[in-house]
Amino acid sequence: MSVSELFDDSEWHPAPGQPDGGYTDITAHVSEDGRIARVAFDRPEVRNAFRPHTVDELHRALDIARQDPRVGVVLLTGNGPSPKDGGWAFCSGGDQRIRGRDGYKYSEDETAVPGEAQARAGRLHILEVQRLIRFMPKVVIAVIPGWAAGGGHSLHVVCDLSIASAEHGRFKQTDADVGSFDAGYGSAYFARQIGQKFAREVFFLAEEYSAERAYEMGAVNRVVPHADLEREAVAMARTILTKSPTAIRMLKFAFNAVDDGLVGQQVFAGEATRLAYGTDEAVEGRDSFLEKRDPDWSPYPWHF
Ligand code: S0N
Repeated sequence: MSVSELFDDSEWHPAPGQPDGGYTDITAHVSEDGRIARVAFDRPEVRNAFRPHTVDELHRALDIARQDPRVGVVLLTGNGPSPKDGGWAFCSGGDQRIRGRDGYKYSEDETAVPGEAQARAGRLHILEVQRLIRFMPKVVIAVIPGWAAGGGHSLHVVCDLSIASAEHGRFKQTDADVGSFDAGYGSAYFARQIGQKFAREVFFLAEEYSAERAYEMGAVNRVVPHADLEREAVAMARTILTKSPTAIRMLKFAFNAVDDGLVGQQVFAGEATRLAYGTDEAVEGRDSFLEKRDPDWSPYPWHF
């Protein structure tokens, strides 16, 4: 059986690195040629809400995609529809049924190490996933077949691009309704994307808005017919894959840098260092040290 009504089994393979028996809360695939990863929430009966275990799996699958040199684009989506009522979701954020006073709970059977339950309690590690998406040198596209709500809304905000279903794509920032708020990228960076007035409206009123309205506000890049959603997302990915990988990674980190402070500068600077290592000039610096001689910089002008 297909993992989702919009998923074309014939074009994808299970992604590498899955636990024995596969993931339970997500699905992870790579395209036939290995160049696109598809990672999907797989809890459609709760609008793809995430529990801590979901976040662990999500982080693992995204990190595997990050480290796979063939993968250039990651699609992050939600499987569906719900077997209960046919509803569609990208993700509805933290699973409110297991939220305690100190954060979201792992179920007891998932804690094997003594003391681990206490150490894990209150981990808000969806923020680690946000940072992984933000800092991975690959393009991450949020593919939104239905609800993006709460922490699910924030995940689409942090993705590089968003494409939404015209019929079922719906957005709502419920953080202030349920007293569980993202005061980082989900809100402040969202305001950088769509402007302060709209962002404050989305959070303070917590009203539902359509994919078309999200497009008008500049919150999503494209709105496409539901049945075409994954095909269009793959087409976007294929276009990106025709570009220079180095140009794309430098551009992503350039776009990030202005909002990421010194961490943004650090990430961008790391890429600059990587590029510098490839020059004869940097090789001369290394070789002169190893050969215990003064470096000869004469072939390298002070560019202007
Ligand atoms: C998504 C909504 C608007 C969909 O409404 P709709 O279509 O009317 O469906 P429902 O009947 O409401 O839902 C269908 C079934 O799914 C269950 N369900 C839906 N969402 C959740 C959820 N988040 N948790 C648990 N269950 C959920 C419903 O209960 C229903 O089940 P049944 O059939 O059994 O009745 C609507 O569902 C909605 O508003 N959902 C809640 C959205 C929400 O408030 N999410 C949490 C918001 N906060 C966060 O996500 C935390 C932010 C965050 O990520 C974060 C930020 C900073 C630091 C840490 C974190 C962190 O959480 O880690």
